[in-house]
Amino acid sequence: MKKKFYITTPIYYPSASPHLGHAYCTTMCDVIARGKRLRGYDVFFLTGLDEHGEKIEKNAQAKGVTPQQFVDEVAKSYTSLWSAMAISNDDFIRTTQERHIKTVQKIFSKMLEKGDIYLSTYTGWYCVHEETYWTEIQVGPEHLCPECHRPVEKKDEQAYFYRCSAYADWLLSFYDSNPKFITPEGRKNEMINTFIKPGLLDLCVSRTSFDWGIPVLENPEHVVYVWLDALTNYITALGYLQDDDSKFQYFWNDPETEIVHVVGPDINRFHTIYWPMFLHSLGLREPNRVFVHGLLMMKDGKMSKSKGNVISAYPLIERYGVDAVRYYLVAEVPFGSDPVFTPEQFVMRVNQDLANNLGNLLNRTVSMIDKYFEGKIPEYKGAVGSFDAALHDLCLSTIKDYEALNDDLKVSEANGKVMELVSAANKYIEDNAPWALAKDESKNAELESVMAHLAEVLFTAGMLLKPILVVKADKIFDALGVEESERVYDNVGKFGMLNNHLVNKGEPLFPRLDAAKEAEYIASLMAGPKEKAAA
Ligand code: ME8
Repeated sequence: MKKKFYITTPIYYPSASPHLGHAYCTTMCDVIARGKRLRGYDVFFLTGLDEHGEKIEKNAQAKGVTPQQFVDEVAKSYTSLWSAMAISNDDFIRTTQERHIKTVQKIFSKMLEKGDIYLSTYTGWYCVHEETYWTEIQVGPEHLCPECHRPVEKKDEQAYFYRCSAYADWLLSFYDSNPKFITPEGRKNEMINTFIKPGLLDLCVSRTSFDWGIPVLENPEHVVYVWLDALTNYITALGYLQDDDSKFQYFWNDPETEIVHVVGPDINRFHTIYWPMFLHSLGLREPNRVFVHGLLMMKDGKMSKSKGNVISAYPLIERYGVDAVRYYLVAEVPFGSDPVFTPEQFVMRVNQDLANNLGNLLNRTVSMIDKYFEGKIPEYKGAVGSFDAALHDLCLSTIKDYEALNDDLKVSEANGKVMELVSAANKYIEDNAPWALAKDESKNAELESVMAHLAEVLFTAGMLLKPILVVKADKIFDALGVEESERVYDNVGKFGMLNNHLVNKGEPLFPRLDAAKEAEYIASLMAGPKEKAAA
């Protein structure tokens, strides 16, 4: 039986085109999904758009179009970016799709019938930007949203409420018995201390103040609160409560499926407090993990649509290729930390890891096999030279570490291990000095062994990097003369697999970038509107 794995990104608000921060989260999920597929898991990878809410309604009004026209337009910029970034999602859910709307209405009715949702009146401080009500204490004397620090307004409305108070104790015991549910650990403590311990208020789950939402069937003046609407996408996309619910049954309704939501810190609260409660209400299992990733920063703070300090992935992909951009995001932005995007760092990463380390290893290896063995990879005969066993063992331990780290969603660290193996192989060349071995007839067996080891390590590195380097991994295999049928994960660490393969010297894998020139180019992409106009 194949192991099952279901991974999701947040469904983004199509209030403006996506920036590198959205590309980051989606790429990390893609790398995880591709890695699991490569290793034989049955994977479902979901992303999509959260298209309802007051913010979208207001943006559409400002543009003089209907909300649907507005989101249709922005949706195109998301789907085309994901295809440019080689994102391998299995579905793309939009909350304005009929399948979603109908199911959300059924879910609402179910919760109402169960008594988890009830009708009452709400008075509170409302932040339009966050689409969230806050309490008097939370907004403080200056009446500012604690999340985005914009002014909030006092509002009164008849509304439906979700009985969170009934589930607080259950939630804490759920956290206790599932210690990895929220990671990193600090993010869990934040939820407990800031939101749960002070006392959970019932959550307002309907609105009457705007129209752009899913009508409550029982009371159509109300639309379903955007977060109840949005969170349920993770099950509506699988067919929950729909005629064909086979994917839902197969992926969600199996306790053996590993279910992972990847989210930014801004939406942790919704995924780790409300979402498990909603599922519990519906009598459904909870996800295994909510992984809270870090935010990509610019020098002047968080990269965000509303700040306008964004960089798009497109020009970077156009100039450096999709693999360089994917690699930068994985290598430079460890899951869970908040790195700053700088042009210098981007160029440095590509040059150091991809051109100098990986590209150079491939180029040197293929050139030497060409020169010393007329292009034929010598047979692997175990450890011959004194450095062979160490490289062989490092290759095998790298595979183990890589799998364990990836299974724990530590994608950047897993990549780091592969790059250490590549560095070790470059050092192995220096240690063995094959150019000296080639001058001495009696050292031929050692020279053969060096080449056989290098080729095998390159194949393994190529396979482990394949989820990130969706184009270039195959170039590595092409260069090593690896048949299509041999390009499978089962062949990693199988020394001897490449015996007598014929290498092909191709183009350099990643040409070295002119650091100063490219950093200047990228900086020009980041200039704000004013600076651009002046340029
Ligand atoms: O919150 N760096 O949508 P949203 C890294 N619709 N990731 C970033 C980022 C940055 N600078 N900026 C945004 C919503 N993100 C809701 C979600 S889910 C049921 C509903 C990523 O368009 C990050 O993952 O504001 C963050 O949580 C998400 O985009 C927010 O996207």
